Amino acid sequence: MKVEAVTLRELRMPLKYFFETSFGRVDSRRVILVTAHCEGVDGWAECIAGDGPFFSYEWVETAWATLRDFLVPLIVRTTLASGKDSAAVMSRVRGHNMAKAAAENALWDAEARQKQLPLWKLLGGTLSEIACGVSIGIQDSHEQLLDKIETELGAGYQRIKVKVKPGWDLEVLSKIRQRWPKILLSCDANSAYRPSDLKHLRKFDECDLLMIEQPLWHDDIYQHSKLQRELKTAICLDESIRNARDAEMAIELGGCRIINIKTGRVGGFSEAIAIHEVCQRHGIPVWCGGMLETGIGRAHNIALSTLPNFRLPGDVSASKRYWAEDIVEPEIEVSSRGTIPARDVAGTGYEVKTELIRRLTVRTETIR
Ligand code: OSB
Ligand code: MG
Repeated sequence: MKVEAVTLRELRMPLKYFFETSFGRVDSRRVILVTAHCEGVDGWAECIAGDGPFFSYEWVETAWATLRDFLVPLIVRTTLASGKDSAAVMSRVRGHNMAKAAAENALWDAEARQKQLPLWKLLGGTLSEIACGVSIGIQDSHEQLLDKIETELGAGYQRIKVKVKPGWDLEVLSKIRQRWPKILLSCDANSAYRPSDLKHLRKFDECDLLMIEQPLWHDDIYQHSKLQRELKTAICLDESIRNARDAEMAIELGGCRIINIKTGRVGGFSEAIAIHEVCQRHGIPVWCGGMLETGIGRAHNIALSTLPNFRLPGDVSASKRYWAEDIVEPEIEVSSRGTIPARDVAGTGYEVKTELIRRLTVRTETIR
């Protein structure tokens, strides 16, 4: 696979509703798209870096600069046997996983299209449909949150995850449980608590949660292992798992019983597959996280979620929950059973809307 050129684009896309986590609220996304031009075939990927360094140190400007000045120059004008091989080439750059993932995943996409294979099969997927859940942000009122949950349950989603932080947690969770005693329910703290909150966190055990995601520091595993011993509820790690070695450490230290995989957080599909493998070997279920992706990232999340150890519903939901008009067609739709079928079409099965992308683009650069 000869990588002739790579195009970077930045799009500005307003979200249909604001999305609030313990670290802040967003109304729109600055989306970086990477296109790898490979002998007549274009592979596309999306970078999940946010508007600011709040989920991780990476953000749009570091991702753009790292792609343009270091990562793309390492892969452009090279010939690679597969998309996967780009990971070793880019490993000279330390960190910057979100930027790396966008470059690597664009090459996997190009490879799938070139080989006329569905991306999910190229990744080693075996599930022909994936299970979907939703992540619901912090709202302005409890009533607003309960209304949103009602809507999503009505749409068929298999699991509800709510964002929590001190002051928006136990009361909210107990109201949800009173109204829906049986649903699969989890929460995500995005590092909003500290070990000194142990007494408070123990009360989460009464809410019958599937998991509590990332309660402590974004870069911690050891303190989570001490906390997990004190809780009945399973801890799921998101931010702390940057690679397969982190996953192995977290599992062996008892820092979590579940792992959330995001290709952007771990540097691309190849590391995501390696984490999946470590978890499978240790009997730890995984699920696919989301980062408010457009259809391009969302389609990649669907493909990844077909690997056999994706045993829990992911944060992979319909385009229309986030976007007035998505940049792929067909839009990503979820069945009334809360599933998305893996399409038996070469590539992702979702085509990019180039004209709409052109209209939304605020900057572009092609590196040859
Ligand atoms: O922790 O999973 C997270 C969104 C922004 C930053 C962090 C997270 C999230 C989500 C969004 O939960 C899930 C989705 O894309 O639907
Ligand atoms: Mg999370």
